[in-house]
Amino acid sequence: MLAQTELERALPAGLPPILLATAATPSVAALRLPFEGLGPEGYLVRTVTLNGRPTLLIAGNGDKGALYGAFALIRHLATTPFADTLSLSSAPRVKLRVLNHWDNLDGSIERGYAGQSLWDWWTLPDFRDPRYTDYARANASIGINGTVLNNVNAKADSLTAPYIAKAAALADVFRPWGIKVYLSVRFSAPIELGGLKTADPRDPAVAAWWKAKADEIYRAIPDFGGFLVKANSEGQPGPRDYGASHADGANMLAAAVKPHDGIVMWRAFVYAETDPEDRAKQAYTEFKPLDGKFADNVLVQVKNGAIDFQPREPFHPLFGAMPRTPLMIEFQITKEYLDFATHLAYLGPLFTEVLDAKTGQKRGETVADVVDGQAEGHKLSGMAGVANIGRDRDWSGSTFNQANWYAFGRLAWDPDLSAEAIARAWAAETFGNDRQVVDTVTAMMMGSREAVVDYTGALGLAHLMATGHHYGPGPWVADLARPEWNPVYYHRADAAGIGFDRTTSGSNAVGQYAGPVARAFAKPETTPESMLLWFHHLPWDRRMADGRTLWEDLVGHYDRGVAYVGRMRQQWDSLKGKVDAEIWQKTATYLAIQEREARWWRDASLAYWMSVNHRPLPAGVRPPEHDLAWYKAQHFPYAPGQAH
Ligand code: GCV
Repeated sequence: MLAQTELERALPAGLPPILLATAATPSVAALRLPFEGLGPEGYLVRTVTLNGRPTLLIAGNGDKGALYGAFALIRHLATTPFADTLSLSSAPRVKLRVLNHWDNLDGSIERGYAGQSLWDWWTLPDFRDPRYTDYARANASIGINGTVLNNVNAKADSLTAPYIAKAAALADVFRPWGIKVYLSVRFSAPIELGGLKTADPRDPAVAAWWKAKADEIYRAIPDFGGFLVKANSEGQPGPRDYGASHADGANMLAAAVKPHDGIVMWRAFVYAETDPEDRAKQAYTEFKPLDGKFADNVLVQVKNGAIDFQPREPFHPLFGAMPRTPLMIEFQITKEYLDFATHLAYLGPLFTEVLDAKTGQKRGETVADVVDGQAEGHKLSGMAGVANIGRDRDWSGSTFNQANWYAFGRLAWDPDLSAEAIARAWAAETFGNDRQVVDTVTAMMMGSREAVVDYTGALGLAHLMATGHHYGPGPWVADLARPEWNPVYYHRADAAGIGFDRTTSGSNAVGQYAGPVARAFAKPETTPESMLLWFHHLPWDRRMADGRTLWEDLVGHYDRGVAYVGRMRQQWDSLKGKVDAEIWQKTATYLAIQEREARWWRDASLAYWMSVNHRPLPAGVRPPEHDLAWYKAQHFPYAPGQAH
C-alpha cells in the first residue's frame, strides 16, 4: 500500500505499531468508530487498543481515506511531538480539489515561471518520468484530487488519439494517489478534428461528435474526470459564436460525459471587446440569467474576483448570486500579476480573504459556504488553482512559492483553516521545527502579499502592470487595442482624482453585489480603504481615516511595501546557517531582486502619478530615481510565461 511506504519514509521512530485499514476491516469495525461523516475521502487517526496492544490506527471508509490519514499523521508529527493519545479526523469540505495547468503541448506554460511543463508530451506515453509520481505524492499529501493537464487556451490536438494515450499514461500514474485527470477542450474541435462545418452545440452532429470523443477518452481513461472549458473569452471559440448560450454549450458537453459520471467545469471568465460595459460586470451579466439552466454535472468556474487575479480584488459578485448552480472558485497560484516567481508573496491571506468574505446574499453566508456547496446543498463543489508547477528543481520557481501550492490544497480541503496556521505548518514541514525559523518564516510570509499590494498599487487600484507579460509597472499604458487591456482604463487618474466609479453614478458594478455588501461598497465612507479606488473615483485631497490625504496615503503605501521587503531580507539573513544553504542563498538573492523591483514599482508609479496630478511628494519622501521617460522605456520582450 502506498500509504505504508509514505509512513516508512517520513515517520519518526518510537511510535506504537501502525495499522492502515478501512472501516470494513473486521477488527476496526468492532471498535465502532465514527466513520459515518467521513465520506469516501475522510480519515480518522487514533490511538486504539487492538488485541490488547496500543495501536495507531489510520483508517477511512476506503483506501483514499487511509492515504489522506497517513499524510495527516505525517503532517501532525512534523509539527507536534507524539503524545500517548492521538485523535485526528477530517473530511474534505470541497469535492473537486483541482489544479489547472496552463501547460501547452510544446512544453511552454502560459503564465508559468518555474520552467517548462512537467509533462513531457514528446516522450509520453512510453516514458513515465519519476517526477510524475512525485507530483502525485505532493498533491495527495495536501488533498488535491484532480488535475487539468492542458491550457484553457486549448489546442484541439489534445483530443487526438495520440494525446489521449499520453493523458492516459499520466492518469495511470496519478490514479493510485487518488488523482483524476481532466482535459481543457477547444470548443471548435468538431470542426478542426471532425471536419464538421459548425461547432454549434444545438447541432445533433456536433453533439454526436462530442459523445463519440468522450466515449473514446473513457475507453482509455475509465475514471477520466471531465472537461474544463474557456469559451467566448479572449478569442476562444464558444457557443456564443452561433447565438447559443453558455448553458447550451456546457450542457451539450455535459451530456457527452454524463454516462461515464464525468463533469464539465465551464469558466465564467468572459468579456468581449465588442461590449462597452465595465469589464468587471460582464461575467455576472452573462451568467446570472443562466442560473438553473445548467445540467446537474456542470460546475461554473468563477475567478476569485471580477477582473483577473489582481494582488487584491473584491470577491466576484457571482458568488451567492447563482444559488441553483454549483460555483467552483478559481484562484491563481502562479503569480502572473504579483511579479512572478522571484517575489516572495504568500497567497494564503489572499485566498482566505476571499473565502471568508460575506456575500451579502443570505445572512452570514460566505464565499466559502457557496463554494463548498453548503449554502444550497449542492452535491458537486470545487476549487481550482492555476498551478505554479514546472520542471524547475524546486518545482515552483522558488521554495516559498511551494507554500502557495500547499495553501491552495489545504484550503480546498478545509476552507476554514487560517492562512497563518497553514503558513506555520508549511514552514515547519519545509524547514524543520526550529522555533526561530518557523516564527521568522511565518512572520515574513504573513505580510508579504500585502507588501506586493502596497508597492504595486494599494487602496483598490488594479491592473497597473506592463502589457502582455504583466511584469513590472505600466500604469501609463493607454494605447492597446481593447480599452480594458489598458491600465488607464482601470485607474482613471486625472488632475482631479483617481479610481473607477462603479457606483450608480458610474458603471454601477456595485449593483451586482447584494444587501449589506452592496450598501457598503456604494459609498466611499463605508467601503474598506483597501478597496476604495476599485469602487470610487475620488479627489487626490480626500481625507483618509488616518487624516492624511489620499495622495499622501497612497505614497505611504508604496514606501511601506518597499520597507517590508527590506525587513524580509533582514529576517531571512537572521536564518543563515539555520536552513539549507542552497535554499538560503537562492531565497536571499530573490529577496534582493524583489527589493530592487519593489523600488522600481514605487518610483515608476510615483513618477507617473505626479505627471498626472502635478502634485509634489509629501515632505521628506524620496523622489523617484529616474524620470518617467526612463521607466516608460523599459522593455522585457523575453519575460517568461507569455501567451503565444
Ligand atoms: C489562460 C488572463 C491571463 C491569460 C489567461 C486568462 C484566462 O487574461 O493573462 O494568460 O489565459 O487570464 O484565465 O483565461
